[in-house]
Amino acid sequence: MERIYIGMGSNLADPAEQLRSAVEALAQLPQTALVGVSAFYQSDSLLPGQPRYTNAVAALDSTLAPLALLDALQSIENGQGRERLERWGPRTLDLDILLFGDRLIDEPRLTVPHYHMQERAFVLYPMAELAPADLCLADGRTLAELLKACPFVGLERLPPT
Ligand code: ROI
Repeated sequence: MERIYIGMGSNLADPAEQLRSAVEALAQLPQTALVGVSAFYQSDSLLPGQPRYTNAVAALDSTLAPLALLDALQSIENGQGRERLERWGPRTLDLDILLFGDRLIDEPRLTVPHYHMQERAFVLYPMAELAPADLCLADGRTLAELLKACPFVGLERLPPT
């Protein structure tokens, strides 16, 4: 059993509803328990010219293998109408494996810890609602240290609905 953190994002077709559906789908995964879900946060896209994103983080406990989990996440994305038109394009749903226990994974389909998570406020702040502050990321820095280096700028925490 390993603790897994999933980053969720959407900027099309009612993003908050996309995230709620994704949470329901995560709760149905085999060999997996949904342990927690952060609040939802809105922010501008890192790439100009796209709608604003809604992001959240979910924590899972699972005995699935990493690539089996990745397959399941991609089928949830596809089931919610994800179209892979361009690499960084707007999307109905993005599900990223941020951390998978303390594993380091470097495979063509999967890099864990997720690249860039360490500097993205829309990942770190929701994650901090679920994860211990002394959680260590790949380079040995703790979540608390990363948060200190990552100002809460441009993020809007949405009230629960
Ligand atoms: N910007 C925000 N705010 N949230 C995201 O999830 C997100 N995802 C992306 C890019 C286009 C880099 N920008 C983002 O893939």
